[in-house]
Amino acid sequence: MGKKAEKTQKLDEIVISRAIIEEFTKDFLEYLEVDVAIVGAGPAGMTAGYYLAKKKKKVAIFERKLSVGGGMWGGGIMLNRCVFQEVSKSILDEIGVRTSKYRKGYYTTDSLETVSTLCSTAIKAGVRIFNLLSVEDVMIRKDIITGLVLNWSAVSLANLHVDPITARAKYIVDATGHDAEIVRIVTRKIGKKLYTETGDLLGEKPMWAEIGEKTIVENTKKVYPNLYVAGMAANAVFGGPRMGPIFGGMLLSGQRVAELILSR
Ligand code: 48H
Repeated sequence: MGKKAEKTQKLDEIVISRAIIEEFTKDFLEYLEVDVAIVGAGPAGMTAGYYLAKKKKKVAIFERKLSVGGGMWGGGIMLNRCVFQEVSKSILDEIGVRTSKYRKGYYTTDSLETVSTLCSTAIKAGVRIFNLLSVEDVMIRKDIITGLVLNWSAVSLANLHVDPITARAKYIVDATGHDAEIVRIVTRKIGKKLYTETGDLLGEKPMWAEIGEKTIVENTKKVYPNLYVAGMAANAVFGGPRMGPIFGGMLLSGQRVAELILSR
């Protein structure tokens, strides 16, 4: 009976359309006020989201692109293998990404497996990822950042003059990668008031993998009231070197920012 019913099920296009609109809207409304809003679904942002959601925090990640994963899909020069150092392996084990030992202290993963597993694990832990949405500004109250200003990425791509909407968050994480876009918006609009030596972004330094991977975790911290930086954005803000196609620091930075926020 069940099988027969399945074979003969009639499909109504309007039901399909309503399902998409209603279910998405329900979620979107629910996530307009969250504990933590993360900008960027790269390795750092998704790892941060996973560790926060695991501790039952309400987390939304806003990602500009259609796909999540940021710079991780292409491994190094489009060869789809990622390299991880020993200290980051426990995170890969925890989220279920298979590793292959290359030599002592160095592991490789399939970049496609790494991105898809990280994304799936974060979502299953409770993170809600909204792709195709760009963060174009921040919301403030008396010098404190209280939320994000969002618009569909297609709006800016098509150069349309359409006003954005907002999402409120107790904490915000800039995980936008090399450009540290949210921190840049803050300095442009609020002035050079960051928790750096100059109050401004110190800028990313040239390649030095060992130091870059070390400083990225140290530089993962609060940069302005309620605003944290993680991943490449942390070295761009606090002046650490780039590290090339090794991704352990991104996961460790995501884990670190989650710990910092959870300790508040
Ligand atoms: C919504 C946005 C916005 C915005 C950007 O670049 P990512 O992968 O960032 P990380 O820090 O997780 O990882 C960095 C790593 O990929 C890398 O580039 C390395 C290790 N480089 C070393 C080197 O030497 O070059 O992801 C950031 C994500 C992307 O998906 C962007 O689309 C997204 O953030 N994003 N989303 N609103 N305003 N800006």
